[in-house]
Amino acid sequence: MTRNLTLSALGGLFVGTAVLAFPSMAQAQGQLTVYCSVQEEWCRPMVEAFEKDTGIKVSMTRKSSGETYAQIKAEASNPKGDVWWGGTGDPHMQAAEEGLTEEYKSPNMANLQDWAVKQWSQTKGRTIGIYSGALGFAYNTKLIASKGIPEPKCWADLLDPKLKDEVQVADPNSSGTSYTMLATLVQLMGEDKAFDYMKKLHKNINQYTKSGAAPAKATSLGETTVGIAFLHDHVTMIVEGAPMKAVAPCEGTGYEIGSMSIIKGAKNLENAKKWYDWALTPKAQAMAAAARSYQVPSNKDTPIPPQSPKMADIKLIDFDFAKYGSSAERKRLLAKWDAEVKNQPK
Ligand code: S7P
Repeated sequence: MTRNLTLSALGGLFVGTAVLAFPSMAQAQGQLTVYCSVQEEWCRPMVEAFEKDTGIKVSMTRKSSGETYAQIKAEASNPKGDVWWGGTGDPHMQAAEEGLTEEYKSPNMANLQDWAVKQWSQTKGRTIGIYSGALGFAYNTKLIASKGIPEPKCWADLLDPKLKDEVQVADPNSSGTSYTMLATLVQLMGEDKAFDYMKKLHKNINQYTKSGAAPAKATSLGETTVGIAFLHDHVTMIVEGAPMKAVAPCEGTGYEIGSMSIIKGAKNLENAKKWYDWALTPKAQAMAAAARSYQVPSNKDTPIPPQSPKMADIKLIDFDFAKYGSSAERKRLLAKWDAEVKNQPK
């Protein structure tokens, strides 16, 4: 008895020591850390369904696209995340260029839309498109009427002095949505005119939020008259009954390719690949609509939700993802926005 006890105690000591010496052994048994950059309401059911399908225990953190990029960069010497799922493509592309993410070719790539695969080829296999959606704005129909403000239809209409302190958008440093707006305006108007426009718009901005979808929520609650965000984020509010009208700006607009990347040095690399493969399936992608997220999915077999804004009806620019997702251009434009727009008096 004493001998058995001693042996089992020693065995326990051995296992404990081994785990301490090789911490990844414990994690390799079925853990995964997901950095999620879509809305929390979609992140959570995805995690639950993946855990149910695979038995892998997921730890998930939700942050905006730019914030997640900054976290992955800060953790590069000791990565804590395994897979980055969702968020606009530009910071995923920047991370790819900076060697912060891993190359991977999923067996589930065959049935993806061309734009999703292009994202993958442009980054040499380091990020892939999982959904797409167009940028726009929405106004609160009750506030517009009660304040006697003409209904905006174009980007130019948002400069109306009647909209002073009535427009909300996120900060492009933290938000992929707002960086998409910055890059869209530069491509649509040319850089000088776009910065001129944003300086004028600044006078009408009541708040630069951290999260890109926050202005859609604020518009629905009547906390702002106009919110700039992806059209699908406005549709979520409208489906929930908000008195809002979503607008695809008359001059044309940009769009995102929401992306997914495996983090370089992932401690749970095999499980990260399992998530990646699973997230490309129609079954996993169909969970978006169930969570009231109405992007266009990247797998051709995933039904496009009837509520999704119709991309074919929107005047879309030919968005140069390679240029505006490059590290140098992103850094340059964000620094210029900080200096010339955000820090200006109103
Ligand atoms: O709500 C979904 C969504 O609009 O959020 C992502 C967005 O990048 C995250 O928000 P931030 O702007 O705060 O980064 C989009 O990719 C996605 O469509």
